Amino acid sequence: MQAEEVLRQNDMGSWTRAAPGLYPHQWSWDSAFIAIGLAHLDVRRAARELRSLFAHQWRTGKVPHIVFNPEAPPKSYYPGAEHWACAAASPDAPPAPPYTSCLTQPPVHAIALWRIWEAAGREGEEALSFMRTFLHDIYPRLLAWHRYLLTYRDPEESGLVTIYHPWGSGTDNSPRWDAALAAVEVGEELPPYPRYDLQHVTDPSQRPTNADYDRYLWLVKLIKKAGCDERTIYRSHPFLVKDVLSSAILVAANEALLEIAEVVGASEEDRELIVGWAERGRRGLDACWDDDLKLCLDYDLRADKPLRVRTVAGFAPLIAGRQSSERLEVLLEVLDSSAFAGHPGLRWPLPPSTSPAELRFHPRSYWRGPTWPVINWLLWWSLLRAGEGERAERLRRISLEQLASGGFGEYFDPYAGEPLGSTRQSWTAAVALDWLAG
Ligand code: 2M8
Repeated sequence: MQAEEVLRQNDMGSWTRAAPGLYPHQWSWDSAFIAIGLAHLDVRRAARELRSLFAHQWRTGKVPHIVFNPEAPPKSYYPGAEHWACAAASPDAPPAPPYTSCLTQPPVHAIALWRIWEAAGREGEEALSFMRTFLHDIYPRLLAWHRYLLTYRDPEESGLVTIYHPWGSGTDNSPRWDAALAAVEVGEELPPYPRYDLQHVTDPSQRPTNADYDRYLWLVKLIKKAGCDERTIYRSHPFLVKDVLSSAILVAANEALLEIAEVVGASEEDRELIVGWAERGRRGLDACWDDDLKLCLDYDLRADKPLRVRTVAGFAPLIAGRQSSERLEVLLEVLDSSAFAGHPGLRWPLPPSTSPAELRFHPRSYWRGPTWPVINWLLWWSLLRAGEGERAERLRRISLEQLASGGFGEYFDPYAGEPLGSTRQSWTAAVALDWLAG
């Protein structure tokens, strides 16, 4: 009931604010998770969440990481629409306003649409028939989105998605990006800028530092200077990284897209293409496997080396699915070990976003240690797909205990169990709804 209330409070009619104060706009992967939760309340509204996001798709197929809310209160989020308005000048940009960013986030959307289709199946023929038409309409956009990621974002055909900015990973200031970001030199003095985000947390150490923000804004500046042109960015940008979490989500999303292709009666050619994309993604992730850490590692294209740090992104093969039983066993061992969910100091046996065994682990700082309910959702859903029903159920039960105790926080201190970051975070409420539905 309370989860439903959070989504209602953040509902803007056809899309949902990621959070009431800190995040007053529509975020791409938040919307996908939100739709998964909404599917249990109203299948049509869930579908509308994604329709409104895809209405702002770029001509290249890109789904922007933020669609800015023209009615957001002034001085509520930085960098906001004004900062990204010039992206609208790109010949590939959708009509504006509303303005969009020109970054992306992990492609959870096809997974969400498939979950909505399943929810419609439980509801009955009328909902199914609505969803059949909806999937038919959105399918070409979805295909174009995946094609964009597999072409513009993977000219090497490695099966791995390249990001241009830590924001593109969704795990913004994870130590995954420390080395690649440290190599970025802020080329000129930045004009002073506000940190509105700090008004919404109880302690600034929960958010990225000013030095991080300088680099974030510098990267945005370079992307804008390149006219948001993908090829120019690829050639000249100082931060170019293969992101294993996004890549794994894309593999799973391609599996979902294949199911959707079946429902809409897509051509054999499309289906073969999608199967090929998923296989390419799995091969790419295999190549990123680190036998010492027993995790998958991101790859810094500029430095030409893997980014060696233990974070939840390392479980990418579990999320991609269809792993050999040996690989699955190893991954589950690491997940249960003291490097993750088996750490003796944890309030709940849930994997911290960064391993407490890492020097750069911080229990209260954003993606550097806290547990994130949406990541636990991804792991839970992956365990189910891997046939690990009992483990999945344990993860679901413990996650619900965490939320019952702390509410719908953005993230949680893994030791103290305290909710941190934003309160009434939409995607946290959404995954709770999905878990409660069993
Ligand atoms: C966080 O990211 C935004 C930038 O995109 C921010 O910190 O301002 C991340 O947790 C991201 O994954 C999430 O989508 C967004 C909204 O919840 O907040």
